[in-house]
Formats: sequence, structure tokens, C-alpha cells
Amino acid sequence: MTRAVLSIGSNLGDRLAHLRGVVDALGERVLAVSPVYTTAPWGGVDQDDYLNAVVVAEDPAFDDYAWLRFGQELEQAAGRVREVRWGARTLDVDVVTCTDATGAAIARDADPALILPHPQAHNRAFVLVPWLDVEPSARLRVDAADVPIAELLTGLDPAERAGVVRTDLVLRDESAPPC
Ligand code: PH2
Ligand code: MG
Ligand code: MG
Repeated sequence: MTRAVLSIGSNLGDRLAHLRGVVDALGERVLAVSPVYTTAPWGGVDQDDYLNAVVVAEDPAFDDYAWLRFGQELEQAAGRVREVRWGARTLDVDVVTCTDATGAAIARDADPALILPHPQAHNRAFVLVPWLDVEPSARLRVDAADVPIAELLTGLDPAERAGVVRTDLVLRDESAPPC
């Protein structure tokens, strides 16, 4: 049993459909879905704006690598081509943090394919802003300190935060009756 905070983003093709596809594929695993934000590209590559959101999900059978594989399969299904680092993409699904059945955060730094928590999450307003919406008291381990994400966000360059703008788009129809 693990619980993952996933950052999802798209800046190519039908951006909203790509993000909705993740929430649909997660199905019953979804615990919370953030609002959708338009976000200025982060990382220095000239490209179109992204749509970004954060999804919190839980699965009784998944370990942290299962979340990674799950995201990679969805990226492939969205026709993602791996070219430029931090460049344009139809879909990116990043595991930001993963907690085990006891609620302890899983830490990994040996495998470049899965570093936990995500090594850039604390620098990215496009991750912290939607994450704060769904988990206002969340904390993130940064340089051996456990820091509230609200504090990390306050520490970012205001220009970085200003590039993250909330939309009225939704990834999940909250009005649907529970089945
Ligand atoms: N993803 C990247 C690189 N840059 N910028 C924004 N705004 N949103 C992203 O999801 C994003 C990015 C590579 O993972
Ligand atoms: Mg990414
Ligand atoms: Mg990624």
C-alpha cells in the first residue's frame, strides 16, 4: 500500500485531454485532484505554456516503482517522445512523493529513474501551488529538513509564482453521483 503525490503536465496537443486521461486511468485510486493551472515553462527551454495539476492517489498493491511505471505507460499512450530535457511534451507524470503504509515518506537517491522525493519539486511553483490546494499541510524533505510546502512556495521567486495561473478547467466531474 502506497500513497503518491503525482505532478502531471502537458504542453503539446490536447493538453486538457492528456491530463484528464491520467485521472481517468487512476480511477478509484484517486484521493484528490487539484485545480488546473496554466504555467509558464520552467527550466529554460523556449516552449509553449503548460497545463499542470497535482493528483493524490493510493493503491493497495503499488510500491513506488509501480507509480513510476504507471506514469510512464500513460506518457507512452499519450504519444510522448523523449527528446529535449525539460522540453515540450504531450504528457509528463512525475512522482513527487510516495508514502508507505505507515505514512512514512519513501526516500531514494540511488536510481536516477526514481529519485524520491522528486529532486526539483521544491523549486517548482507549478508543483507546489496545486499541491498546496489539495494538501495544505504537506511537507517535503529538502536537504535533510522536513519543510512545509507553503514555506517552500513563499521562498520562490515571485516571478516564478506569478507564472502559475489557476483556470476553471476541471479534471474530474465532481458533480457525478458516487457509484
Ligand atoms: N515540465 C518539465 C519542464 N518544464 N514547466 C512547466 N511549467 N510545467 C511542467 O510540467 C514542466 C515544465 C519537465 O518535466
Ligand atoms: Mg517532469
Ligand atoms: Mg517526468
